[in-house]
Amino acid sequence: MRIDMHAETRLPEALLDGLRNARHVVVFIGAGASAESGIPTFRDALTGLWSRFDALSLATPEAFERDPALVWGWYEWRRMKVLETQPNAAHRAIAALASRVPRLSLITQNVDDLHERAGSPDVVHLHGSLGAPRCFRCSKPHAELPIPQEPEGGRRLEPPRCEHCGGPVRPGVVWFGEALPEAALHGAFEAAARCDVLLSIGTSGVVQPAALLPGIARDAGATVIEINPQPSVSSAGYAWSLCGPAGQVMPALLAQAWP
Ligand code: BJW
Ligand code: ZN
Repeated sequence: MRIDMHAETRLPEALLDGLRNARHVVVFIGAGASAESGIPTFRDALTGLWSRFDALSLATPEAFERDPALVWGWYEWRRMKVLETQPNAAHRAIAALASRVPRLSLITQNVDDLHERAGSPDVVHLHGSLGAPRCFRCSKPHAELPIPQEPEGGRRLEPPRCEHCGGPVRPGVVWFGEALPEAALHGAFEAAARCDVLLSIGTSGVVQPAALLPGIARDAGATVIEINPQPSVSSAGYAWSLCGPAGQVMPALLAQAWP
């Protein structure tokens, strides 16, 4: 059922009861959850990163091999932007939800650290993290990076060299064509198959294999609640589609479930 969320919208008791009575809640996150912090999404038509930058020139291992300075510069610019932002009301509401339900698994596709900064421990990062660079050649983690100074997006910057093998250091994110971290993906599939409620927040649901998670939960009998101003490609198959920005809908959901 689709519900257009406004300040006064009263959520159905069936939805609120489902959340209150859940023993295990999975929160599945996409770029939209960080949009209100000022971090652009990928596929929003005017503001998304892929409307301004070419994914294949920046977010593949082949792109890094071809032009490491272009790719490293772009990711350092993104890392700098994330450092300038703060968690929003959605990140804070999700951290608060963890103390309301017996078990909560927080699974994000995002490469920022805004959930951690909002107080959520044990965040599962399916697509890696901007803060975990590693060697492109030998995969050893690279020491913590300094605060980036790079002012403009797209400016080339030579990556640092690996202290073990001298190879170029790459961002610790998952690019197209790369496998997701095995333990994270396995844990996410397990959690989705065993939860009672899955909240899918701010994702277009087009990037595989992460996009499988809501369907896995639904097929295993869980209630799927989507939160997105624009229903995703799969939302018709979910129990509830709450249409509105996450920073508004998540606090309202908590306030109504636990008045
Ligand atoms: C709001 C809001 C507000 C706005 N509140 N909401 C099967 C079929 C077809 C293709 C494939 C397939 N299996 C694999 C593929 C290929 C590929 C893929 O899925 N491609 C599709 C795009 C077609 N997948 C892969 O390549 C994956 N790897 C893989 O499968 O490897 C196989 C393998 C196995 C074994 C060995 C080797 C290989 C890897 C995928 C990696 C994705 N990487 C990126 C970049 C990360 C680094 C970086 O940050 O640069 O991850 S792509 C990008 O998309 C990023 C995101 O995490 C991901 C998902 O995007 P998300 O979060 O959904 O964002 P948007 O922008 O799409 O949507 C935002 C939403 O928010 C919108 O709905 C808005 O309405 C909403 N919103 N404001 C709430 N305020
Ligand atoms: Zn190395």
